[in-house]
Amino acid sequence: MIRLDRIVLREIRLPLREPFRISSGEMRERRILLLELFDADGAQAWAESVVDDLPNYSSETLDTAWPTIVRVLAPRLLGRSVDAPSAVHDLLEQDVRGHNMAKAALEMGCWGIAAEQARLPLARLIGGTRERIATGISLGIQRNVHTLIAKATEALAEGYQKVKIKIAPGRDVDWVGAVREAVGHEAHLMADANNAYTLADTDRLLALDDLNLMMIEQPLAHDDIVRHAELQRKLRTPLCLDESITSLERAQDMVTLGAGRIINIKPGRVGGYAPSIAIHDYCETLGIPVWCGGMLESGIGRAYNVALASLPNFTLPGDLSPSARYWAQDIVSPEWTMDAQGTVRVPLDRPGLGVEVDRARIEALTVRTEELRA
Ligand code: OSB
Ligand code: MG
Repeated sequence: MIRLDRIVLREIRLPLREPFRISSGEMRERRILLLELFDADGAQAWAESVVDDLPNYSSETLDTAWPTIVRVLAPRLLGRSVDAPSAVHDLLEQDVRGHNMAKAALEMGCWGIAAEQARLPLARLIGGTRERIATGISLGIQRNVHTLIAKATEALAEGYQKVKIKIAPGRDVDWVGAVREAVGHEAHLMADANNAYTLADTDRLLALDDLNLMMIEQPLAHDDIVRHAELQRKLRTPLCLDESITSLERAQDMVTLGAGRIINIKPGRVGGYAPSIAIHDYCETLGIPVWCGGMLESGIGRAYNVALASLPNFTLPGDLSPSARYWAQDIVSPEWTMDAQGTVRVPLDRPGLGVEVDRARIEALTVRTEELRA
């Protein structure tokens, strides 16, 4: 049983080692929203919301999530007995539209609490079966095609099992084609457009069909399903939906309409673990592969992603790069690492998140906090 008696919200700033550019904007520093949840029985867990400074990936930002948690979501949990973490999502969903990234941080924190209470690794608590997770890298839009080729080649040499290339009009067919030329026909490449196209660009997108890509992620609008279905009918390469899949129902819509053949599951985007697991299970029964996306999380959010990706139908490499790809220093120890085979180990040797959270470093990075009590 979970009964929270205290929640501490915290904003930290963590500079990225290099800017990360997608078609809709550039990130240089992450504004990260961390939660600390305290159960009445003494259990404690950290959680992270994947919101950022600007609403260019989703409509949520750190500045929308903070007051939504304080005024609307946290009061629903504080002082209330909840049977299991699987019941938390419904509690937060009732009469609250949207705000999935805010909901997810609280909901996942409750799974973290439950793992502590059961003295189980988070991955074991949710029924994860995998001990190592295949890892892919997501390469932001580079200054020029030469830099992109160099980064993709380097990533494959380091062992990454998938290279995702961010694309935008004018930095797409030629650039990805040049990478394909450089790394050979078999290397596992994909592209992610983050909504940079419309159906008027169909010919350009069809040209990507010749590049043997594993998939093309979310080329069209962030909330679109119907047009992706129209595009998928013309395209041989599987479409993978990211932004559009905000719930189990949207995953079902994708399947019903044929809008994609693969789903990138980000627990923050869908409102937490319960909907992530529901989408995973639904896709598993239909033979649709899923993989775990990333949102440039700190080591805390990464712990939740790695545990989630240990479920059996996460059969494709996840965006789960090691800490050192993002940060000069992470806020957990040990930091997340990747081996030469391009896998990240699921920490099964300790309960909860499986990493130590560096409180002193977090204190030093904190720009504001707010404490809520039952
Ligand atoms: O579309 O998957 C995306 C980062 C920020 C916003 C959107 C996306 C991404 C990534 C990063 O691709 C993946 C990672 O965390 O390494
Ligand atoms: Mg994406």
